[in-house]
Amino acid sequence: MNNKILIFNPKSANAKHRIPNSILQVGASIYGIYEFVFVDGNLENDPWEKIDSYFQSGNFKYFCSTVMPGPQLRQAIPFTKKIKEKYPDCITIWGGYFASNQYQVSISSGFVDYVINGPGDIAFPSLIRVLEDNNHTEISTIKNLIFKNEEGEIIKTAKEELLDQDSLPKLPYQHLNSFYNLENYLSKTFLGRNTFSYHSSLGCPFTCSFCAVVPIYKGRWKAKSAESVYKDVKYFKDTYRIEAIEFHDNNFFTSRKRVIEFSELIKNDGITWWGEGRIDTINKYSDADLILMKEAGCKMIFLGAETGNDEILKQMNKGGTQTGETIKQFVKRLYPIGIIPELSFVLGMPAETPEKVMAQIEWDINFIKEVKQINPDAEIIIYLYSPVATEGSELYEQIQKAGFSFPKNLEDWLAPAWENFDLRKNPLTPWLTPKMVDRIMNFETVLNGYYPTATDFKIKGFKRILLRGVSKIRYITGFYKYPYEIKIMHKIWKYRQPETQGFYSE
Ligand code: B12
Ligand code: SF4
Repeated sequence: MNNKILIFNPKSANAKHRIPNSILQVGASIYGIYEFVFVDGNLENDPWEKIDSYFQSGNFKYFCSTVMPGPQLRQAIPFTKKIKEKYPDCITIWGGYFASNQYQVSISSGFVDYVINGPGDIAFPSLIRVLEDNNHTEISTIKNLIFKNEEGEIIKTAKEELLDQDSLPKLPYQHLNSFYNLENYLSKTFLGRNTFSYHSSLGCPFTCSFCAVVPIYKGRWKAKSAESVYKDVKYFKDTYRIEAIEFHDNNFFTSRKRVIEFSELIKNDGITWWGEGRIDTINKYSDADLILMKEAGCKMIFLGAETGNDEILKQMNKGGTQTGETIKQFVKRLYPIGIIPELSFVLGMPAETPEKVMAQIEWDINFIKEVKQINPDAEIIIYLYSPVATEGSELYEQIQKAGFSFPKNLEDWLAPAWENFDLRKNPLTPWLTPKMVDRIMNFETVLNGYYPTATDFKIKGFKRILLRGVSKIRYITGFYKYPYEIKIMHKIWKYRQPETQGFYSE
């Protein structure tokens, strides 16, 4: 056999590796049809050596990689380039959020042959079949595909309807286990021991103009049923003794009915869980629903608060009914129930004048302080606004006018500045001055000093008291400049800011 498929997950974090659901689902679509291997950059000391040794065997024809922005590019770009140089007959296929959203630069690199645009459940096996049958004329009939035709034009085919998620093939966990012991992926997190990561729904019904999910899913959402999610959870509980779950869905709480059914099913299993949702959606749940969720193990909900400023919420096209008032109302409701709201804010949106940008930042800083007063348990995550090219949106027009543009060459994405951009720490946006960035970052340091995150369970006892004491005056007076004493304490105690590692890995 010389047509084997290698499916690669580039390194995405330094520790506490999650089960690589993206490549698992890609594998599921060809399981039992084509022969394939997994290579996980998170668990290999030298993934290139592994990949190369597979290709040296002469049995491999397809190099397929999932690619999200940020750290994964560090392996995805050079490895794909090298594989194409060393084995020019091999076919390279990319999928995932970076590949789909930055498809022009990916395909134009000359070393990415095909991009699967969004879900690959049908597109991927169809592409392999057409390539295996040498039936190239059929390529343009495959939905969710991007490629260069013979004339050198980039072709983006039609979007596939979202499939019934319960009818999708089961994830090939045991096939993955034959390469990497599944226990490696079940790490201890603040949620509990043996934390399992699960993706139970696809897309999101909203169309916020800053969000990378929108260009791919265009406001569509489809979920597995509560029963089938629970079945998978139960299998992991019985087989691997999981105590916690991170739901990686973009919007786990979209369907109240599903969440309540799931809560009823899991409530006696002693499993703690976390998921991402929208404030306006979950604020419509009754108190009884929220109490049931809490009893069923829901410990924390990640919520895109974005800003408390209603005008900016409109500009962001946040949709739904979220306002500054709903944010405050919701965190207040959660306080006595005990589910921790984890609010992510996006500061540094463009405005007509620098004064207005600064005023917006100050406004949000005060808003965040108000939220903490209402619910001191609320976790705050602050990002600098990094635009995603949702073409056609008003915001996209605005950021282009303000002088922003993405790299024109794929390898330019490897520059440290762009990596920081992906991590939403360095926006490269012309309207944000260093002074503004400093103000936001310094406030964040003081906030993390006065309210250390609950997800870093090392910071407790005297460390917590000391940190809070040192940060108090700054927090109260608004003097955030040069918070070196707090930074030093954070450094000594290896305080971890949740947002730098995606979610919480400790
Ligand atoms: C799990 C996860 C992680 C994990 C890594 C997982 C891994 N691969 O090892 C961790 C926590 C490390 C992580 C980190 C980051 N992440 Co992340 N992550 C996710 C998350 C929540 C789930 C991904 C997933 O498993 N999906 C489930 C699978 C089944 O879906 P999928 O990936 O879309 O795959 C389907 C298709 O896309 C396609 N496909 C995907 N890959 C491939 C490959 C091939 C070959 C083919 C054919 C098809 C294909 O087929 C699949 C099945 O249909 C997504 C959001 C989401 N809900 O998807 C964000 C997301 C991908 N992450 C994102 C980002 C930005 C990051 C960070 C870079 C920054 C940050 N602040 O979070 C960090 C990096 C931090 C660091 N220091 O390393 C963004 C990307 C945004 C964008 N602009 O494109 C997302 C979309 C979250 C968001 N809404 O902002 N992340
Ligand atoms: S609700 Fe969240 S996932 Fe959905 S479009 Fe808005 S930001 Fe993206």
